[in-house]
Amino acid sequence: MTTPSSATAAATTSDTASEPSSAPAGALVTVERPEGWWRNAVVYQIYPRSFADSNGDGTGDIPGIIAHLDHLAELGVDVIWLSPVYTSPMDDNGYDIADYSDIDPLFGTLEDMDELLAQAHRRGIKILMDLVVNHTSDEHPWFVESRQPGSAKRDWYWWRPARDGHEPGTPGAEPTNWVSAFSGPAWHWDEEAGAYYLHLFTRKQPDLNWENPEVREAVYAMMRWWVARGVDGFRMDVINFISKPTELVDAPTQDGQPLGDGFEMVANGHRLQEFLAEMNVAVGLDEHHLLTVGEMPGSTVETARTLTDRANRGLNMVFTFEHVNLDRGPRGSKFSHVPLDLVALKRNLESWQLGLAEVGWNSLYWDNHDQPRAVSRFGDDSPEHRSASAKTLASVLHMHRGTPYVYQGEELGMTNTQFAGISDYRDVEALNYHADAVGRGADPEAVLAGLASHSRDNARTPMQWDDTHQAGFTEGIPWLSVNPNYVTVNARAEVADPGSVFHHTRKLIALRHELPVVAEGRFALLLGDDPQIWALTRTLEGRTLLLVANVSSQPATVPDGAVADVSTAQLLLATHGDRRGADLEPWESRIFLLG
Ligand code: TEU
Repeated sequence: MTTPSSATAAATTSDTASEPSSAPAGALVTVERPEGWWRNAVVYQIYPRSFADSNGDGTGDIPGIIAHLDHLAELGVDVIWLSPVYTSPMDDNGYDIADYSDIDPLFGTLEDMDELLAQAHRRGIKILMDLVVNHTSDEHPWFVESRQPGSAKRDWYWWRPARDGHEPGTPGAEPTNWVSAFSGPAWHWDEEAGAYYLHLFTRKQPDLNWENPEVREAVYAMMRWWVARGVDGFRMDVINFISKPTELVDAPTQDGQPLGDGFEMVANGHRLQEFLAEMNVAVGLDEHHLLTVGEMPGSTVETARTLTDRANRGLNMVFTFEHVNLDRGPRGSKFSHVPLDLVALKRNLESWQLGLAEVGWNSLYWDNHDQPRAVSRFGDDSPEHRSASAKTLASVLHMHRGTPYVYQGEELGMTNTQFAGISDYRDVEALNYHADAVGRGADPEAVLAGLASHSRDNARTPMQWDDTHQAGFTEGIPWLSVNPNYVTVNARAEVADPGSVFHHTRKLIALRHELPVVAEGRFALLLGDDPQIWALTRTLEGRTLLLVANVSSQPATVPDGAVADVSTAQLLLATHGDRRGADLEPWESRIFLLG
């Protein structure tokens, strides 16, 4: 167990919160973290704003989470990843942090957070904090101070003069041509500071300068403070953007337009590995067996292998974006959808499985708060196939090697929503993109169609607890409208039905806990080029597990001899009962333990 005294041995700086004076509740409830504990764990992501509202203000909060912990205990998850709950102006729903050591009043108080830690720990559930340290809010005291001319913190952010020969604040005067992830230039002219600052996300999310050792130490001290409060690890937001080139240069262009956003210019920088190893030692990440997962757009199998190689003292695992970018249109146009190529998806996951087989570790996900709902995207959300396709997608994900992540509502088979118009959207990305694209003359209907399939608000509609007022999420008016299908798709109905997506997911999680082959077995893809069937084996110490899944809405037939004979195998879990023949119903999947 981590104790406050051991976790806080290193010094804090005056720029950060002081260590908790008395041991907080979360740290006091013992939770075992043996070496490598996360290798057979399943993580559940909570997006607090949309999970459960306890006070009727229409926004989810920490007491709401506490009230629903038994849902997670029943599902059997080991860990909660909590999207940001820190003090924030909420320009990007909390991914713009103004105080890393306090809780936003919208979500509750530090005492609520301590109570959540204690209550989760009592149920054997660990908690990961979201660590957003590539950037802060522009309302963070560090930035407020930094923008003062002559400030000692000037170098904590990326301040640059206008491009040579250009009038500051005019189009084209930005220091580089980088585009922000949320539309418009990645640089903002700050009149007060008399300089531009870099923001890869919104203009209220200025990028921190990790070249400055004071910045790094301030971040590490803040992390130690949370470890002392009892947290069990960190999900690190765009952590592969923290090491930026010292010379900032223009991105390549095509037809005069920069290719992509600023991401390519900063991803996987030359000091990334060094910074992560420094953080690991300074915070005691490995020493305290904390779970660390780095969100890394633009990461490859090779970068992931280096960063998750235990010998390098980096991270336990990373979130790749390769598989969730396969159905995106041409470069930079996230909202132009192309049909998913199932073979490409299978092959992509295979390359990560094989690439990290000996060294490193995978994370496994279909869904999170930034992605459309998996059942609508990779499955079939029609009433006929929703449930079976959600179950089969879960089976496929959970039978890969790595740590699976379940995003809130995924265990219910929650789907993309339907919004009538742009005024229904809340996400800054969607609103900026709409204004920008329509402003440039794009067809508004086409813009809305792109948002309908890929907007992040699809994942952020309130959790559907039951079929009562506002799906049982709030007694007030929800900040984002509830998906109208809550009447049939909700937790109460799912938990009551033994054949539901919920119980299927629960059984998958139990299998991982019970059978070492699920967590550790060697991976092999079968029928790699089959456009309908996803089949794989996992092998450990002579035991082989076989998954055969029809990942389509049409019947499929397993070719003769393509998989092992299952006539005497033990059927562990299936979507359509005990059927062993070659014919698969739409979205039918079966998991066997062979001989
Ligand atoms: O996301 C970073 C990221 O690259 C995305 O998934 C991002 O949402 C996408 O590129 C937009 O098209 C992380 C967080 O998960 C996201 O919610 C934040 O908005 C972002 O960082 C900034 O903190």
